[in-house]
Amino acid sequence: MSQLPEKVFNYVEENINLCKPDSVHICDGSQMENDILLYQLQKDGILKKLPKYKNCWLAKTDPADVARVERLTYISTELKRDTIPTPKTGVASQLGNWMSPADMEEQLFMRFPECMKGRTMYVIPFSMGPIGSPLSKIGIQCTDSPYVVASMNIMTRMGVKVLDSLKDGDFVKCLHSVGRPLPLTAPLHNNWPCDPKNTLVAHFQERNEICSFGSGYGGNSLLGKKCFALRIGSKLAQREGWFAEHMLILGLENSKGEKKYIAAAFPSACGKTNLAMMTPLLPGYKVTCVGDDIAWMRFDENGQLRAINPENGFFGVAPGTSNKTNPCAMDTIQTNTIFTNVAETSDGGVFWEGLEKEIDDDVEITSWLGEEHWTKEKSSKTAAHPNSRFCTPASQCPILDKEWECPKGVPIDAIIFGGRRPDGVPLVYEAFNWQHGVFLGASMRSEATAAAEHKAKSLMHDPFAMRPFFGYNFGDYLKHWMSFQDKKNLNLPKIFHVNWFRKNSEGQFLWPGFGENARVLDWIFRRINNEDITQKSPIGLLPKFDSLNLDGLDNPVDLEALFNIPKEFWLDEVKALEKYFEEQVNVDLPPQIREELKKLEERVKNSA
Ligand code: OXD
Ligand code: MN
Repeated sequence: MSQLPEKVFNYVEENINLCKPDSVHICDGSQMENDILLYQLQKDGILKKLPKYKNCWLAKTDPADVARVERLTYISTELKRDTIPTPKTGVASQLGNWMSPADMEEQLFMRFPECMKGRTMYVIPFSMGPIGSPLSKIGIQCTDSPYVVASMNIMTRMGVKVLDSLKDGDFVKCLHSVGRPLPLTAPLHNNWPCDPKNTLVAHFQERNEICSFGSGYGGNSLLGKKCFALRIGSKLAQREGWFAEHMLILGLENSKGEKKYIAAAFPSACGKTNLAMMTPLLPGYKVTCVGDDIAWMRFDENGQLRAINPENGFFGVAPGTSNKTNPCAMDTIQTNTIFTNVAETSDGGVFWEGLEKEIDDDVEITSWLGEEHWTKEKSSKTAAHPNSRFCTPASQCPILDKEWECPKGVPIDAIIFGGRRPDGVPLVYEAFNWQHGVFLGASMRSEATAAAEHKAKSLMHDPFAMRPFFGYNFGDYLKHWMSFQDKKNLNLPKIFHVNWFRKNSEGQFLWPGFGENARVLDWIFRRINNEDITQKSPIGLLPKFDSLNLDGLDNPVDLEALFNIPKEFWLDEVKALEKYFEEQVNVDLPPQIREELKKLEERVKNSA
């Protein structure tokens, strides 16, 4: 303790006085520390070893603690308007939850005092981004969950080396408790301590502080991820003139060895991890992975946008991941991985929906809820929870980009926005310019996901895929994006919108997706090189029909159906966007967005 930098010491001491843990452990980040922790977690019945793989573990949570809790996640600022736009009278905001710092303090005071009694408080110094990179930031997380420590050890760079680089600098304060002091007053489910009735995730933007109580799961408890890298991060980015975004970063190399980097924002569960690790089915192309979830991006002194992945691992959704959809992720997770809420197999492995063809016939499945001899036919429930996860080191990814830890970041040449849109939205189109591109980001909609507590399949507005992650007023966020248009000497990347999920009238996907998405990336690559392969449409620049490389596709695709722009659909889309912007962003909507919406409406109205 006494060797901690003074500010860290003071923060830890404050938390000890508040939470009253029995003991304190300062994490050094060593292999031995991790081994002991995993052993302890096994002894406590929280992790189970999976003998089929090397150093892989299974956790099953309390079934009441399985996803991010958006409705219990708050941003605290003195002025409400600094957190969320004032919605139209009578409308509830969908753009975040606000509580005043005074009210939030009161809420925290009802939860944190003595909450770690009988437990150990772990102090995790961690770096978001490569240690020492000018784009990186440091956090100190105090937590009473050893599962969180083991997961943070995968997802971030952590330990003494971080403290060395911190010296007396500033850090983001992160306090986390599962909220179950010992002795317990009620039994646990699956040995998983949590307090769902009192869960609360709070962000104090004015003092870079996060306090999370009651949940041990994912984005609620691995505070480096959504809380720091996006909610606190986006506010830091606004103050300091950069971007903290819910984006993957990939490298794309063509057959001539030419390389571009692309950042892409998709709402949760649109296949971000699959795209970030794609095996291109277009000969000659190679994809390399820099990150699968979050990008921190900043223009350098030459006006080039550069990005780092602030994370050190992948916390990916397991269901749907297979050797067909994402062989690289499957390779990555064979060792040193913590699985949560997946099903287990009688040969000591894991199972989830999507792996049906990849397990031996004689293998028995036990579902995440403990149902033995689970079969799809017999059971009314899925084998794995739809939001079950793998938590795995990025360094094990077979196509990890060699520059992925480059301190100055990789140069970004294009930004992609996308969503899960069954109707009306073409496979790919390009924004006319930066302002129109920002409008495309603002207009993103997608079918809902299991990553949070929403009903699947309903179409939700999810601007920039950041709806659950904005750290400040979305109107101000749009102004921030727009402001780069007026800055001199910036090489603004081109902006695109993609939709892999358009369906025909029989409900079948019109595009094969996965590795074939390389054909869309190839078109984008050529557009970065300014090839003359676009045609104007009311919604943006579409590919000239013969410009999308379809050579060697297994089945023909219906280009007309993939790219048509149904007038009625788009007039409805304009109306839906207008309603959304007016109701949700109201007076905070930058005039440029209103202008782009008007222009879109005019173009659609005047189209054939
Ligand atoms: C995630 C999410 O967990 O976006 O990455 O919900
Ligand atoms: Mn995400």
